[in-house]
Amino acid sequence: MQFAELQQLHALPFFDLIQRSRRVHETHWPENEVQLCTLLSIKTGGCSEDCSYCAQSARYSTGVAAERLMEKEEILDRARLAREQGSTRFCMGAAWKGVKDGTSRFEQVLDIVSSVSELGMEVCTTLGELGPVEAAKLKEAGVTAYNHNIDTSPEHYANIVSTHNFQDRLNTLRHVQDAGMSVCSGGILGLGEKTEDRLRMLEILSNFNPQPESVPINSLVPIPGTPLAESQGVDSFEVVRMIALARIAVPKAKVRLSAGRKQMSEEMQALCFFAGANSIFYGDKLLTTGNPQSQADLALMKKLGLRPQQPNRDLSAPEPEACRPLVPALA
Ligand code: SAM
Ligand code: DTB
Ligand code: SF4
Repeated sequence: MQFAELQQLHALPFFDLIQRSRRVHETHWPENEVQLCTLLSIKTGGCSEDCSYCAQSARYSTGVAAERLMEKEEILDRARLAREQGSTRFCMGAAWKGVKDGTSRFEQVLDIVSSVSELGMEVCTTLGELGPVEAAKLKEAGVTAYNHNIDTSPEHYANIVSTHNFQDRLNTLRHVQDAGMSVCSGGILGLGEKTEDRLRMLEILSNFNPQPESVPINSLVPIPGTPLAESQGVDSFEVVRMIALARIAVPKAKVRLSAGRKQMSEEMQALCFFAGANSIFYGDKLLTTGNPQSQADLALMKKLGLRPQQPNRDLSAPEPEACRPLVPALA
């Protein structure tokens, strides 16, 4: 989808927009289901990067201590618990710039992934930058999807991060695609961006070939000690609009209502589900910040007549269309 179309949709009256996105949602996702994903920070804090929203950057005093990589057995316990509680995707995050083949920590990660993948859930990892070799080895170890967010527009990216650039993000995503993993990529609302930056981000996500399998939409959780600590929250209706636009622009994706849900009312979350969200992080913690209690989420879903989504038995990534670039080229 092109920027101008997104602009036209964004300019529609609110109800017209969510009516349109609802129609797209019903076509592709008629089952009234929500995917439940559990997130675990397997390596917390002490990150070399300077992402100005992040609690885990070593550059800011956020009170998050740098920890070692978690032991495999502890991760497996958490993964089993997640499965018992109804989660169908287990996502492991690490506060690293990236991973490198030949290092002992990458070997450890591959070992962890292959054990977790035997539990029968979709396995997602988010470990920072990857080259082609690392991507192929993660796929081989059992990773289903790789999360690497573009986070905002290419134009705004340098205002948020200086230690890597937008093209680096696209390169990693290209390696993920080439290795045959599903792409999970989205962004954050509330980084001081303009509406145009949000639409540009959606334009880029929708022009991946194939389109991302999942699109997380995070609302900034302001972290004391980071440059964005005092950032103004995004208006609730703008968040719903972004969910609606993501649904229209990337119709077959799981649109994940991600960080920031703890600060949202039930009514607002219901509007997001109506507009096209069909996936959430489930469990009382994200990486370093809180998330609604599982019981509260299940109760909300029950009130809305939404069921947890069944596990996706087909773990293969979607096929690209011929004759189109795999990753959007930056102008
Ligand atoms: N280091 C890896 C990376 O940067 O891709 C993986 C972990 S990183 C914490 C994953 C994503 O979490 C970021 O791309 C961002 O979208 C989201 N995130 C991090 N801190 C956040 C915050 N304070 N509020 C909302 N989303 C946040
Ligand atoms: C994503 O888009 N959001 C998740 C996951 N991918 C890794 C992370 C949210 C982090 C929120 C801030 C924190 O808990 O530190
Ligand atoms: Fe590091 Fe990822 Fe946080 Fe950036 S977002 S500081 S790369 S953990």
